[in-house]
Amino acid sequence: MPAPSQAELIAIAEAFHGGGCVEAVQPLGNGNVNDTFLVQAVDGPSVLQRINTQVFHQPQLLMQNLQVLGEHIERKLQSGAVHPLLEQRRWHLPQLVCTKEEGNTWHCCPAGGVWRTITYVPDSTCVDVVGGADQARELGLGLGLFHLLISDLPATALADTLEGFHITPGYLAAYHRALVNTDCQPSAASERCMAFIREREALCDVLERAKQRGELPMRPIHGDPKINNVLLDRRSGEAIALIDLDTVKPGLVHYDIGDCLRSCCNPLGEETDQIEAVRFDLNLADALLEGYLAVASSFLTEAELRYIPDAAQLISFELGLRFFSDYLLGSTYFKANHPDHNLQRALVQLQLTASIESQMPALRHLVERHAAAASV
Ligand code: GN1
Ligand code: MG
Repeated sequence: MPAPSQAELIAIAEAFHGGGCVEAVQPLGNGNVNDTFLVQAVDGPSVLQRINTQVFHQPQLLMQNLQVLGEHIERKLQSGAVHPLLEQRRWHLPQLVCTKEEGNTWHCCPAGGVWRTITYVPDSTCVDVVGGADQARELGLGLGLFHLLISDLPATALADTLEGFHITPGYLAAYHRALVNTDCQPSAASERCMAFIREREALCDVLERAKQRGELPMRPIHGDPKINNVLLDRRSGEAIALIDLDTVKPGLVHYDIGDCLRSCCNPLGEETDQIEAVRFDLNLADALLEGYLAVASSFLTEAELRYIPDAAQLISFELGLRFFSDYLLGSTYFKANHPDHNLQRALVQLQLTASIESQMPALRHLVERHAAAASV
């Protein structure tokens, strides 16, 4: 869908802020799915988003989940005593802003698309590439606090906004269909991806099998806690919010901790073109797990802890598979700046997977050490 003009954007933002109340609308962040804008209005800033309805077929479910989540977290924060760390820092959850006239949580505009507005978290920032071990610890802590806050929200209270999300065997089946239907010319890079995937097909169901065996419980999850979806306080650097809540739904915590590890412990970031230099940094993982498990080991089971290293390996592999399949089909899912962009992103994730695989014993040891330290 083409980008709307500034005048169209202002008109859309004014549906939420009121006519004549919006001063400017600028692109915000680097999301690969929705379009996001920062709105400057007389009543303060807000975040305007066009929901990608090719991905999220039922936008009303996103709003419904946001409301359920908002009410739950608000109640928890009001009740206090969730975690001492939450008493020492501010914590935010972006709230839905309703349209001025109809009081709806979303707005359909003549220029096309489903739009919604959420509140802006003041004095916050986020990073695309990790800035060091202290930041990695905060990123892990942020995910831990978010998990803790939703750990007693029944998974059944949330709608499934994206069926099949993080079910790796489903992505593998989609990849096989993409191989049959692709128009892409074979290249050394795509041959490399195919060979890498072929050797690992058998690993794809490690989490789903454990789930089916009843070893891992379904819980409410974030779904997309990658590095730039954790907001940090601009001054202290403390994690203060998780944003991009459209994939909050029932799932395994492993999808989240796997995604957090793969995106935060890759010092070059997921957009690098230096494929050979991509590596999983164990020192960053050490700090991230210290932060995450300091909070999350209070409610995770022993089996859940045991599968965390598998999750890091699997979710980076899964994202490589998703980027590569999308490349094969002409990049219709992840926004791309050039025709090989999703191929490059796939190579990064697969290189990262290989690096995680070569450090599995050390990663297992880190999880055990931090879980033990947190339980004393
Ligand atoms: C997408 O929209 P964004 O950039 O937050 C994707 C995630 C991927 C991520 C990789 C709904 O997230 O699953 O991990 O790109 N979101 C969806 O950058 O598919
Ligand atoms: Mg997202």
